[in-house]
Order: sequence, then structure tokens, then C-alpha cells
Amino acid sequence: MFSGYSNFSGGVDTAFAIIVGISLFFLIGITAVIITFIIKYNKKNNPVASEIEGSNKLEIIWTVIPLILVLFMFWLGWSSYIPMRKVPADAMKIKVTAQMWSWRFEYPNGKVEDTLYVPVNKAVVLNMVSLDVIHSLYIPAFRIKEDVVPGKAENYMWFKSLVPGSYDLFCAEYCGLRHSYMGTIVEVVDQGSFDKWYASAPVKVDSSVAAKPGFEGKLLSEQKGCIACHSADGTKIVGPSYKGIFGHKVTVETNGKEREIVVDEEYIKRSILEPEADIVKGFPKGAMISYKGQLTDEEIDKIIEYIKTLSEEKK
Ligand code: HEC
Ligand SMILES: [Cu+2]
Repeated sequence: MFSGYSNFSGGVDTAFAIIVGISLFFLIGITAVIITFIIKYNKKNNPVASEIEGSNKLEIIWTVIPLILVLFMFWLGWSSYIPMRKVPADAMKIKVTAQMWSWRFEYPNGKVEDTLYVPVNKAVVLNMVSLDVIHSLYIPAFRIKEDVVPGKAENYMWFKSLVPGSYDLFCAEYCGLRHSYMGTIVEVVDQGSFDKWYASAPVKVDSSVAAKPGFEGKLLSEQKGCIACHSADGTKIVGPSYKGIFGHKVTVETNGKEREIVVDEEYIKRSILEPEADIVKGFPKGAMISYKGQLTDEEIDKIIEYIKTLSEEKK
């Protein structure tokens, strides 16, 4: 009935249109009956109340027909849902990591991106994990959505895109303060461009930029999603800004007691690995999760170097 942008859009749109059609039919039909009865049985047209006996025939009709209709609607949904759970064996596997408030896509060759690149007309399966709360990956144009439940082993969905272009990808599960920022793009490209992109170096870095101190730490902050909560310009988002903290005093709560501490390498490292150890005054406990196992010591050092550069101009 419809074609659309993915192999599933047709089935979903058809089911939607048919169900809306049936609902409209009954909305109009029932309204018409109500109006007819209001006119037919009002005081003027029907001064003496009429007693109407029940009718078995009518009751059977209005039970059986809707029963068949709802079973038909169920079948419509079910038959377009089942193929969504059957992943073709040759589907390209992409690992998706959801985190407050970003998406990360990892390809079989190790390439990592925050935009989902897929070749047109090729089956793609997204194997999804969440590092914190429940997120939900939603691509409206493809008519697919699947929750990403933390701790659940198998969150997956698959699709085949049909038309090259850029499509919105959203998080459809309210997941906190910056939930609305948790969106990105699906880029559907032809196989040739995809192969070229796939073979290119994972991160394109201009060496003159890379040489600047803190550059790699900045990149890591973006890739790991720290920037969702920590700004570099003094703005308070969910956590304190990185700007000007290094070498300065901060009031934290440790084991329920307030104390002042100077921000140094050790403190930053502890803040990243054990965010619950020292809670910065005025910020919520438990908002930041531990990055133990997600960042190597070397990467933490790079982030520290980056945070240091944000304090230099202040001194
Ligand atoms: C979900 C939001 C969130 C994310 C993501 C997040 N943090 Fe935090 N962070 C916080 C909050 C809230 C605090 C303040 C409470 C506390 O100390 O635990 C904090 C505190 C900190 C502090 C101490 C800051 C200070 O002023 O003393 C550092 C350093 C830090 N985070 C680094 C990081 C790094 C590096 C990452 C990424 C690897 C990261 N954070 C990701 C929310 C977040
Ligand atoms: Cu989310």
C-alpha cells in the first residue's frame, strides 16, 4: 500500500491506515446513530416513552463483527511485527551504546561514530546496550523503535533502508534533563560511498590541531559523553563546568561531611572513577556514573590535561 524509507514502513503504515479507517468508520457511524435516536425519540416526536425489548440477533451481530475486526487488527500488527524480530543472517552488525545523553555506533572494523552510517538496501542489525537508564532508539522515518534496557542482554532491532538520505534518530524514552538532546542522524548512502567511508581512518585529525595540549582529552570528553553534563565555558549543566576548576578550591561532601579540597590530578581521577566519593556541593549525588573500565589510565590523564588547559587563562 505504501512504500516508505525502510522495509518495515509499508507494513506499519498499512496497519496504521486500516486501523484509523476502521476507527473513523465507527466514529462517524456511532455519531450518526446517536443523532438519529436523539431526533427520533425526543419528546416532540415520541411523546410516550417506548419500551424496546432486547434482540439476540442484534447482540450477536455487534459482538461478532467487532471481535472479528479486533482480531484482524491484532493480526495486522502481529504479522508486521514478527519479521522485525527475525534478523537475516547476512545483516551487518553495529553495536550501539546509549548513555545519558548520547548515542555511539561501533562498526565491525572498530570504527566508532556518533552518526549512524548505513548502506542503502542492506540489512543492518543494531545490537544495543545502555550504560545507565532506559533509552529507546527511534527512527521515525523507518517506523522502528526499540527500548534499550540496561542489564538486558539482548536489545536489538534490524532494518533495511530503501532511499539514500538523512533521517532523524531520537531517544524515545524520557531519560533525564538533556533527553531532548539525545538525537542524531542516520545517513543512508550508496554502497560505494559507504565502503569508502568505512575504509577511512576512524577519526580524522588535523595534526596541527592534534598537537595542541588537551586536544585528545577534549575529543574523549565528547566521545564518552562527558560534555552532556560538563561544559567548558563555565555554564552549569548537570555537573559543574570544567572551566577554572583545576588548582582551585572546591567544597565537596565526603561521607556526609563537608570539606574543602584543591582540585588536582588525584581528585579528578577519583571523581571519574568513584563519583560518589566526593560530591561537589550543590550538585546531585548519583547523577554521574563511574567510568571504571570505560576509560584507561592513559585516557583519564588526557582528560585531566584537557581540564588543566581550561584553567590556564584564569591564573
Ligand atoms: C550524567 C551527567 C554526567 C556525566 C555524563 C559526567 N559527569 Fe562528571 N559530574 C556530574 C555531576 C552531577 C558532578 C558533581 C557531583 C559529584 O561530584 O559527583 C560531577 C563531577 C565531576 C568532576 C568533579 C568536578 C568538580 O568541580 O569538582 C569531574 C572531574 C568529572 N565529573 C569528570 C567527568 C568526566 C571526565 C566525565 C566523562 C568521562 C564525566 N564527568 C561525565 C555529572 C556527570
Ligand atoms: Cu535517552
